[in-house]
Amino acid sequence: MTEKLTICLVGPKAGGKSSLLAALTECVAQGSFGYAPRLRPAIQPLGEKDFRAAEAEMRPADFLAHEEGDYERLQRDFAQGGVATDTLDTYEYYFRLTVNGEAPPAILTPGPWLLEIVDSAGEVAVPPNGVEIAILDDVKTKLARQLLACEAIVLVLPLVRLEDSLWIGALTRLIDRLVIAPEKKLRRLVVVFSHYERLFVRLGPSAFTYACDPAVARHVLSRALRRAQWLERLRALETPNGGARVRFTVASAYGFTKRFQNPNIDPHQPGERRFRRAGLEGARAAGEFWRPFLTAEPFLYAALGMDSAFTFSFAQLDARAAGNDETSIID
Ligand SMILES: Nc1nc2c(ncn2[C@@H]2O[C@H](COP(=O)(O)OP(=O)(O)O)[C@@H](O)[C@H]2O)c(=O)[nH]1
Ligand SMILES: [Mg+2]
Repeated sequence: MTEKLTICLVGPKAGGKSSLLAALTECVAQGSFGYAPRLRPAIQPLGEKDFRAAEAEMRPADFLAHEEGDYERLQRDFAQGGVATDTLDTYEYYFRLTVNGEAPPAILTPGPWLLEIVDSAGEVAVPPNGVEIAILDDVKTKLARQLLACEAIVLVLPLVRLEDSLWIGALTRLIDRLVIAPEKKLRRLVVVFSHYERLFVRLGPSAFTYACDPAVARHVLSRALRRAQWLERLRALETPNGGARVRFTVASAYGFTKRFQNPNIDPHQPGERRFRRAGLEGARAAGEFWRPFLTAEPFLYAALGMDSAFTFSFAQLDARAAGNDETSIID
């Protein structure tokens, strides 16, 4: 049976929301995630009309007459050097998700799932403190409505410099408002730390090996969250009244190249170049430049409520914090 759900992407500006979304289909296609390969998920962008129709089946004609959709445009912008971070509106993208392999019994319906993913401007939901940004009231109202009506929220936070960021206050207020909102439909919230590959840029050939270890991700998350005051507020979402499940994960829209076992780029360093296959010139398909890493996780958890090796609950992170944590690989 077809199930429809809405996922809202929120987080500070330049946290990596749009890039995470742009890398989603590529990550699923590459199997670059922590779910069992035998799950065989597939995700395809849809037009809004197909999403609105009850059963979105790919019509045969669509294979031949294909117009570039909004999502393809987002992917192209991302592959060609970056998506717009200065946006003052929210944008909706539509997808059809199927699970073609062995789904665990925890998934009750066989799908497909029709997803509406709302990419919000960081300034709207999580603005920096003390900065006046002229956002139209109807944009705020629209996002507020979307947040209250959505089944899942993906909160994207940059892994670097979490403490000194200006948006913690706004984030805390947003969480508090969500917790007390009585009319919300929220079932799942995923906190994803983006820019994950940047932690590994100095690790050379071992980088990808470390990044593929879920224990490393769990350790990184425990550390990143150690001083996060808003974390305690987030726990209230899991209480019977709050009624939503919370997960934590990491992701990199840029990813790692499998072959060279190196993070492919750090665009924040001067002189860095994107990974490019030797002998190819000009702009190419996204897949040739990037290997998105774990960008499927936040969306698949949000849609299916299914854990991967890289999604962690409060209980898992608490256990880690309580244990002896001194022999870590990365600091
Ligand atoms: N190193 C690195 N940079 C990223 C990654 N994802 C996004 N970025 C960069 O971070 C900046 C903000 O990304 P964007 O997706 O526009 O953030 P948004 O404002 O939250 O939508 C851009 O310059 C991106 O190129 C990533 O996984 N790794
Ligand atoms: Mg954006």
